[in-house]
Amino acid sequence: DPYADDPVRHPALKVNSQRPFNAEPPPELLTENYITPNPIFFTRNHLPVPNLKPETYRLHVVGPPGCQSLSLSLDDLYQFPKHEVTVTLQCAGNRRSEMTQFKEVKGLEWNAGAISTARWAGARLCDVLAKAGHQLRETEAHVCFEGLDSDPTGTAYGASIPLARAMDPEADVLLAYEMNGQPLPRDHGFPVRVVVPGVVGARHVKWLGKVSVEPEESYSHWQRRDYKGFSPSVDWDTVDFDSAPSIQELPVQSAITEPKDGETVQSGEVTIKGYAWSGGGRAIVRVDVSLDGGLTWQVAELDGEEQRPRKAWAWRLWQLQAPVPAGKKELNIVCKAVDDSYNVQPDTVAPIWNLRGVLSNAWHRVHVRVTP
Ligand code: MTE
Ligand code: MO
Repeated sequence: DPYADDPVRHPALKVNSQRPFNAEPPPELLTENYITPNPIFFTRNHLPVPNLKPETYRLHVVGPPGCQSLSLSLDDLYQFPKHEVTVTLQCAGNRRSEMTQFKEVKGLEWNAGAISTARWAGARLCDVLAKAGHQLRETEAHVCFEGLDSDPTGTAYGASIPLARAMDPEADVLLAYEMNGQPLPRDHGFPVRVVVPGVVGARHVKWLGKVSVEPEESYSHWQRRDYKGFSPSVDWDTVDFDSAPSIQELPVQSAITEPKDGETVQSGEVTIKGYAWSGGGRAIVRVDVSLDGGLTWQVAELDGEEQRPRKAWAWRLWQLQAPVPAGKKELNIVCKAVDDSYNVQPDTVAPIWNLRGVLSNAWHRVHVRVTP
């Protein structure tokens, strides 16, 4: 069993798949803290978790002709200036189960918990690439990452990002060796992973073994044959993966974490909580909440760290305390967020449904009963 050596996990996690391990924290735990504690940070593995020895670990940095190749130990990485950033990581499949409810899709049944926030620390990718002699010349180039996790045929997890993002010091792309002040937990990429703020989780390659600058995107399955969006009209007979760009920056997202769907709440006053985040460093400027399915709206209070313009890498938590309208027996609670480009979430799943169930960011809806 290639999974026999996987680490022990926190019992509070809701497991979507055991081998490979995929799990999310329950919603009420997710927004208990602005920074998600490591043991309940959502986990998305495609393969068994490698067991890497820090003493013998090496990161191979391979450049195009004219550049140096580097083989870096952990100690070598510690010599680069240590950079720390709070970043929210979201899987492209977050909230996929809502797409499934509309129409069947292929993929893991994530609820709204395939998203978490941590304080990451490590070397900046641009500093490491500069050491190898890189300059931003070919803007068409890509930085490819390879994990040290692999399937029985020896194929490793891989992904890539555009070189321009990798070389931009303001983009804060990290080769991270710390998560919330601790060495990375095994499930989250020990000893080194990529963190690409504002970009889909799939590009944050864990157990990083190799970084290379290439003229083309990564040839990995997960770059070319997955993690792409399509029209609702496209099915598995007609899909052409080459016709769509790989997902990089994610669209604006929000969800309700309390109360939970199907719960019963007290009459009088109700407290509604959730998270909101947008890709590409776009800050959340507002979250609107409705108690009547979207007929009338109230503005929620935003908590958590104020985000810098164009570098809003982390989520905002939000809450609303509202009187329950007298005589109501049930509430249809809805939330939707607005980012600083005034991007909004679509009101239903139908127009954004796609065969892989990615980019699921329709208004989030929760139905609760009210005690008389
Ligand atoms: N890196 C490797 N090497 N192997 C993987 O399976 N999964 C990716 C990404 N990096 C993956 C990986 C996906 S799809 C996501 S959403 C994030 O890791 C999840 O990171 P987490 O498990 O730390 O939450
Ligand atoms: Mo993912």
